[in-house]
Amino acid sequence: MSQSSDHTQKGGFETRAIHGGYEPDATTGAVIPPIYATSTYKQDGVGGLRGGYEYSRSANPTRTALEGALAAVEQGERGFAFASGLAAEDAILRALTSPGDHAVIPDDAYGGTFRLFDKVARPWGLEHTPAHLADLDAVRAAIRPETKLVWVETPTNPMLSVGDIEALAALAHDAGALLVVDNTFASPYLQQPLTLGADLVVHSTTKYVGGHSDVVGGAVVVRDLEVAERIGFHQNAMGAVAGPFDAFLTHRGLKTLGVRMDRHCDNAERVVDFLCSHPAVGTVIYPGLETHPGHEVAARQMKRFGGMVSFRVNGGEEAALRVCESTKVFTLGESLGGVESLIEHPGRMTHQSVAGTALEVPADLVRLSVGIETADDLLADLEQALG
Ligand code: P1T
Repeated sequence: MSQSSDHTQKGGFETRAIHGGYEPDATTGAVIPPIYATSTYKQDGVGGLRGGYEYSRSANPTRTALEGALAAVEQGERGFAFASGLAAEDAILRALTSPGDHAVIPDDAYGGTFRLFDKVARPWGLEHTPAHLADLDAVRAAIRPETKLVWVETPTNPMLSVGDIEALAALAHDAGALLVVDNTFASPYLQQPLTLGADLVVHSTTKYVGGHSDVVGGAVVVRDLEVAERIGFHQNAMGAVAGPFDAFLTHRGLKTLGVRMDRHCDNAERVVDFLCSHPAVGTVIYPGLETHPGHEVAARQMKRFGGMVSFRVNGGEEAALRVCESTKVFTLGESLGGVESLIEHPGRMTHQSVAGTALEVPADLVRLSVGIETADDLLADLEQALG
């Protein structure tokens, strides 16, 4: 049940994405990991496991291949695939904290992440303090003696603010806490937080890793074997694992992540240029803009600036809703990171659960997940929707 071999962990990003975690099957030579649609495995005598496989909640070869590939692209020791991004997050909280502990969380994060901390983990006993992660003094001030985790999204969802992973890791470690980075928006192609000092990376693989809007999934990648053991124990004990079909789809998506991300970035740059000069648009938020307060940090820790773009519409919430409902190539919908462009209104959609909290988002905000369609068609669509 080994997750990977030396061979599949080496090489450049694309080589690791394509070969990581799997060598052609010994019996058939299958180049692609088969979908092992099995719940259990024949034992050769009691406890006589072939290759370590006992029961598919504990491990399944299709999932093992994906987990090895995830570890390879994030340059971690071990990867774990879950049923969703939130299941992955939940496993981290349960594996690494106890009632009475405290976590620092972003003051801007995916609404579901905040809901998990606020409505599930807090009643269980894990306190949290939201802090602006681009402000290291604010993070330092939020840390308490019982802080066990500093939880970072960078860039954040949906305000695209940028946290300095290296500096945040140093701060967390000084306080005896672990740094968790939600790397969903950047994807492992653009940013590898474990190489910058983070202890754990978490993903909604539903997004760029899967890349085709056809599967929901999550991942945790760690660099320390003791942490890996705790995550692995909880993955099995709680059971929110990726099934073999989902693991297959996610793994297939991961192989093309590099080429897709480059096109997402190319198209996002075109969209940003267009929006910046449009009279109906107020602030355009994109880490690639020199005016973005996190631009320098993003340029240091990211390969490029990603496919997510947020902007504020002149005319307030009504105007923002009208834009969201007027596009034809951009599909109005939640989620992000697929090949098709999506548009949404965070305040009424993905971030409804943070209304009235420190994480509330502006009512005139529109979020774009810029896909890999022909860029001119995306610009024409925005032009007609902005009126
Ligand atoms: O949806 P799920 O696979 O459970 O992942 C949750 C999640 C975690 N982290 C980030 C940064 C996310 O953006 C998400 C999911 N986000 C959306 C569905 C969205 O439209 O923003």
